[in-house]
Amino acid sequence: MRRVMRFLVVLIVAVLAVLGAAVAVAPQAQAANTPQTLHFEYGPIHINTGQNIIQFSAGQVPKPTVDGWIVGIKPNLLLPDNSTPAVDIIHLHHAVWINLSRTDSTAGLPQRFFAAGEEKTALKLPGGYGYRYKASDNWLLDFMIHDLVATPFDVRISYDLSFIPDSSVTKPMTEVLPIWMDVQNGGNYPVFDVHRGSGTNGQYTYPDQAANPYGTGPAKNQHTMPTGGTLVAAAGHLHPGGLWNDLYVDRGGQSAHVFRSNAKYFEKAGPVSWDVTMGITKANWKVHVNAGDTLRTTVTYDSSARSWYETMGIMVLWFVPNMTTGLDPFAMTPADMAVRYTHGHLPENNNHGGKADPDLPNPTTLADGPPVTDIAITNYEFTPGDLDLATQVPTVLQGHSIHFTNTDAPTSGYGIWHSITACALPCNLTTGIAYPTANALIEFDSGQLGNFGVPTAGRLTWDTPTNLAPGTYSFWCRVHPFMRGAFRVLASP
Ligand SMILES: [Cu+2]
Repeated sequence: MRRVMRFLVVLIVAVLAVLGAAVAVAPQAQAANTPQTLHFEYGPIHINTGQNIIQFSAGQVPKPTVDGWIVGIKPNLLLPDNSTPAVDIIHLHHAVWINLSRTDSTAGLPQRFFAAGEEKTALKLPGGYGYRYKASDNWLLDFMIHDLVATPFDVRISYDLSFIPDSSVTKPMTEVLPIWMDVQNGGNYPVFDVHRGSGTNGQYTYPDQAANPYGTGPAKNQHTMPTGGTLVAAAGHLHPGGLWNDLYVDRGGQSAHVFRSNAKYFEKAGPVSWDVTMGITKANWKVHVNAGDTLRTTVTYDSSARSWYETMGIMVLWFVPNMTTGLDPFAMTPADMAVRYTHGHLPENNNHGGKADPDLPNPTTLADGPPVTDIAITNYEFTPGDLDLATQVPTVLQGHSIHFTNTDAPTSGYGIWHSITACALPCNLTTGIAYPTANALIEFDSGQLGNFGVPTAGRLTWDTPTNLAPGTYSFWCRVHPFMRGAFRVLASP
């Protein structure tokens, strides 16, 4: 519980750090059709201690009361005092705005028209283009808010809409439709893993470098256009470790690269945290596609030093059907693909971690503990084996396993999920957005121990690999990164 208390202190400091950082955004005036900025919030949403579940709004998502055009969306997460939570404490894994009154263009689902994670890219459509909005539209929010500490919170998801009511339209607007591209399109939790050392030269491109990524089914990262028209905007989404999302147009056996949404990291430790902003299209990016062209997206991660579990690769496009102008995908230059950024470093990403922590010893310096067969994960502690104030390390003979059981989750149903994930020794520095990471040379990961559908592994237990060489192994919980542990494999006598 001592670590829990310390997190409360860290939280208070983080809240103080971001107080006053909420700045009102002035609408960007255009020559005609000047949008209003309308602030909406969904919530409060009660976030249970340590939760990491996918939820859906119960309807009644606040939205404009009159018909009009949405030309921009700026997402955020807010605490009761209107500050934005620090990303190492509460993390917006995703929020997806879904219009139940329309059909999605790529997955036969209700229409997904906007999404945000901690990259917090704002949508701003080029002038004169808008997403048609009807006051009668039925919106749903799909969200996953991850509590990284043992403290509950109440949060709201906010979205500032740049909105032009029909009564203010002085010049005709062009309607754009969202096209949701995703390397695991259609899934409720469209994720894949990146393993350290996979791919080539420290970079791993999914799905291109994955072995049989879609089994016997169709490629999920492609969409064949039923009509021609012009793509007018694109923005990528990825997770820490991600380098860029790419978009290709495939036609008659040829492939044209038409956009790269790159991750620009402010994070000093490199591409390892949410201290990032995504490069998105500029207003002049307009790419004409034909009926029958196949759009295809891929995502590339840094696999040089770390594994990345349950990562994503999404690109949302905006499309004008039957528009005849635009760049030829096969004649694009790098200048045509120049990017812009919608924000800089955000203060909620100020705690990077990775500093000396007096409570966490170096496990390699600790004495051998008794041999163990079982480690329970109870109330956010590994018992035995937790590194917090540890004086010895549990041991196991080479060739044998330690059986981990998560007791913070029920046999079936909602609970607190934990993982046992390898990190490089000594893995004893302070927790932050950039530390710890899955950077062990010998990789292991239990998945999220829980039995509640995605994102859980569908089980509460996990066994250490039996092929580990003698030595000390550090691990952490990637759901609650303050949880650290170690065990030691001893050579058979
Ligand atoms: Cu955990």
